[in-house]
Amino acid sequence: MAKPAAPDFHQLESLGEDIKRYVLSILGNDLYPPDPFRYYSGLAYAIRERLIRMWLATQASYYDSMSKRVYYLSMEFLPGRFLMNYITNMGMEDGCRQAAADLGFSLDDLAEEERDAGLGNGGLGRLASCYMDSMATQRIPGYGYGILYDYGLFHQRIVNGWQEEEADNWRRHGSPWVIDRVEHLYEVKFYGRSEAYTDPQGVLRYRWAEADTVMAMPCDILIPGHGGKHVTNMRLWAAASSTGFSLRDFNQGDFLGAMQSKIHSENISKVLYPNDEPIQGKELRLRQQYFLVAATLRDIIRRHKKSGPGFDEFPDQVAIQLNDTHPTIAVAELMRILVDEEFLGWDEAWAICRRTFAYTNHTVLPEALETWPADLLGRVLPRHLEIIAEIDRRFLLEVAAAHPGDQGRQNRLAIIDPASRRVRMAHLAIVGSHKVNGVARLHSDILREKVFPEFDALYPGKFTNVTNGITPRRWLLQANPALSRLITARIGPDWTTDLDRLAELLPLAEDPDFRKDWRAAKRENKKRLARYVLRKSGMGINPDTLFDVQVKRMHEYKRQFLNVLHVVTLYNRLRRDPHLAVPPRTVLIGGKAAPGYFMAKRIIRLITAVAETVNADDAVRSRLRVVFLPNYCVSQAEKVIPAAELSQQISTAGMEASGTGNMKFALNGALTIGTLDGANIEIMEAVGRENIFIFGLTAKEVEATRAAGYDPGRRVAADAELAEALDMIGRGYFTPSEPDLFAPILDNLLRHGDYYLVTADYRACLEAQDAVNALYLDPEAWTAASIRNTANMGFFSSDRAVLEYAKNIWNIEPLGE
Ligand code: CR6
Repeated sequence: MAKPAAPDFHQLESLGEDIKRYVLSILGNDLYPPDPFRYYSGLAYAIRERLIRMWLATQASYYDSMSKRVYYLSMEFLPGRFLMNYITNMGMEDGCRQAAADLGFSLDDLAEEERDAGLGNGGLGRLASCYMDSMATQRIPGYGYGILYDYGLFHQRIVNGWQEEEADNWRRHGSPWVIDRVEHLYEVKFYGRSEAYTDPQGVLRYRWAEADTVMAMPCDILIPGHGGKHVTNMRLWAAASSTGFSLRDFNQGDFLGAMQSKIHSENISKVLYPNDEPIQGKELRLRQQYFLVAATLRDIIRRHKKSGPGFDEFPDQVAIQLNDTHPTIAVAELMRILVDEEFLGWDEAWAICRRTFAYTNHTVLPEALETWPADLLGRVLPRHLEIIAEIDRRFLLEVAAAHPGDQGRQNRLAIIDPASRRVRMAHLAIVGSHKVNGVARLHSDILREKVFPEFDALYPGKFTNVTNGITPRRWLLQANPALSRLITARIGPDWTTDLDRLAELLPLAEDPDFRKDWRAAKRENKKRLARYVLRKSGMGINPDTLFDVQVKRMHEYKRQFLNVLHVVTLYNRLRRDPHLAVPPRTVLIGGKAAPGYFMAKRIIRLITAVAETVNADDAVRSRLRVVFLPNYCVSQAEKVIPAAELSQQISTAGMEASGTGNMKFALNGALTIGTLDGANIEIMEAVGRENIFIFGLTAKEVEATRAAGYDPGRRVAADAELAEALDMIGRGYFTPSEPDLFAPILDNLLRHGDYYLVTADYRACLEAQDAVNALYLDPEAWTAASIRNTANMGFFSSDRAVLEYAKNIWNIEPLGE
């Protein structure tokens, strides 16, 4: 029999029929009335089927090539929506548009039916998802591993100007993208005790006795690379109770008691922790971390054993990347498996660990550097605490040998802080890894010079940098069809996987026709955003104004408050002089505050209050509008970023590790107003100092200013506009019925030293905004600068970033065609 022709996985002819079949067979629904959610789901299943076939082929090629694989361990992934991403990456857009139209829908409307998968807080989770896309596209064999939370990051509603949180039950209507592997459960242990015993050879060994167990069920989400030929997956674990429920209890009539322990187990994957203040001490969070790690290492080791080689070759087959300290307990878990279960000697096991792990640090904020009380850790994971203590003991011998008699240094470097008896997870990660990287050049320098200088001295060459990146597929090709079409028409389609090619646009900045087309694309996106804002908030915004945008989590260091001070000052100037020569502006601000973060929530209230006042003032109506965008999330970012003209990246220098929103905006042709912080510095170098608005203190100046004992009062007294704006906020100008509402914000500034140096950077920020206004009044010059921004963003592709990880950290070659 002749071999059948290789199937065309994209088969488009049958798409319409497939969709209808899935509506009937999987959803169990009628085709009429033609409900968009049903048809979205039908389309999703049709795409999923095509994807699974390609995924199976990719996995087979991994086994064939016996290649080393990377495991990206992350407590957070933030994919957002899948449908359009799959369709664009698989090159099926035209076919899908046609199929949707034949069924009486627009593809964009169907896509709007999907709920975001919001299994992350912000930048760190979104970065992980960009890296998945790039690994698949660049054919770097590997997987993402995480947790399938039932509830992602909360939904934000604005009620009377305040943030309210709603649970994000994102899978309430099921998800076509999650493939449950009910047949491959692993057991994960907690609690109990560590028990010593002597093995038949007379060797003293340890085992984990009397533990509780929870089952981990793998759930796969597929990740197609661009072009659709290489498909990888992330594997997210869902918790299940080990027994269903205890029959014995049930027979004794204690049904609720039996259910209770089931509920206790299943709680583990119930909800993502919002990055509220201290997460430490929250036992459930520690159990989540270990749950991810234990199930993942089981899976890795199963796969390793299946492929043949022994453990000495483990690091040649496996690279494990720790996405921040959250999965760092993996260092102790791998030691436990190698020593207690595989019976390797300590030194041999330790060498394997160190060659396997690498750690990415994502913040220098001291409150975010995780530590766990040793007794809590020891109660939940008794054997792991012993192992960490042993790692620590041996490590401190190393330190003592390098610096004899320096007890202070030993105390500072210890994994278990001898004073507080807390386990410093970053120290465990550094000691247990062969590479440690920061996420932008400045950040990596700060790690080496300020945060971990003694580790750097001890381990020369271990600290390195990989500047973050973003995927051009989602953040330009998919989110900005108008601009993508224009770019492809001029330079061809290869930029989507080779972003440096955008440099070919540079000469076109001089071409008036091209500039006109560029402006038209931006205007189309601004109109699209205006329709969205109208739909969501009932508010009309004018696409012929300057769209000035700040969207990101609400945090004092990100200084949304500085943005507000600019708005209030502009408002005052416009009231005094209605003919002021500035372009009309729409200021859009969005972001979630952690539910327990008092100050961030107050700042949201301030923004909504200023918006109410400014938008109701007829004297400035046509010149200035302020909008708070509720529920900032990935799918909203896809609409906001392509429409932005000015991107606000104004954190206190030295505090934003990298930022990735900054890259998305510049890639979409927004000009940045920002400080010399995080990746802004590298963006400035790439796009050119004249195509970006940089202001404010540098990281070194911030440090010096604080050290010198900064006095905000003097600064305010010397600046009439600043004093006026602060006075209005403090007196209740924007909230006349509650005049003291913003007193805590002002107290922070004026009585507690203005730690984030808002007042110090205020005047410089305003001057930078003056420059923004001047340039915007010259549309040709502004457009040329916008083109130069996009053209110079090649470096910030996550393809470049993952290739750097592959080469310098994972030691993995991308697979060939
Ligand atoms: N909050 C950094 O603050 C960085 C991302 C991704 C962050 C941000 O500057 O771009 O990570 N850090 O590297 C953490 O989450 C700890 C973030 O998203």
